[in-house]
Amino acid sequence: MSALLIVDLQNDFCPGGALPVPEGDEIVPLINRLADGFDHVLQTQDWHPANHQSFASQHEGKSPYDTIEMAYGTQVLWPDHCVQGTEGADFHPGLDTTQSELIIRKGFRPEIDSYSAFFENDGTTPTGLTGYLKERDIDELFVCGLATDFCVKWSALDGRKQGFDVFVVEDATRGINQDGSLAQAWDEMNEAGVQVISSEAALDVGAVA
Ligand code: VGL
Ligand code: ZN
Repeated sequence: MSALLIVDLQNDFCPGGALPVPEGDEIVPLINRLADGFDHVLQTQDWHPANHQSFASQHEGKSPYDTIEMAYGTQVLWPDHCVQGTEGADFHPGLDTTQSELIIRKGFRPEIDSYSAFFENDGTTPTGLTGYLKERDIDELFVCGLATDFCVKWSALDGRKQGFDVFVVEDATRGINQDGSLAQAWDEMNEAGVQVISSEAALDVGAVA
């Protein structure tokens, strides 16, 4: 059985938001069409406390896109974004969320960032998604949303690690592309056996599974 996973389609990741992904809003109508073609739709929501340690504002003398060493490794520092309860953390107003059966919130522990829908950035703290998918007999995951080179990539890679068939719906994602991170993301996903698919093809597959 297959499901569509819509990653972080929130105001702060769209143009005009705090951490805008270029053209991030342009995929909204396409994702609404995709969702219509799937029996099961899941979402993630980046959901940080105001003192989240991935925010550059929490580190004296640091600017957004600098990196620091955290307990679990290197961490990119971001502008404050997707703060719990703010408009920036809301889903894009054009996104139709009525069909969503599960919304996974992530990044709510101040000391750990969380890109992946499956694990926090320490690689070990689970969100519960693996168990949810297994209990629901979902073995194929079609991933779309924002950003290709961060939360989409990490979700797709962890999905493979957890044994799922993973497809990234290429025209239904957009990337941040920081220092070549977008090309690198596609390479890493290819190597891990993540399949790349168009929304047309995903609708064909997703609708019947
Ligand atoms: C994301 C950076 C920080 C994402 C979330 O959704 O790709 N990127 N938090
Ligand atoms: Zn974040």
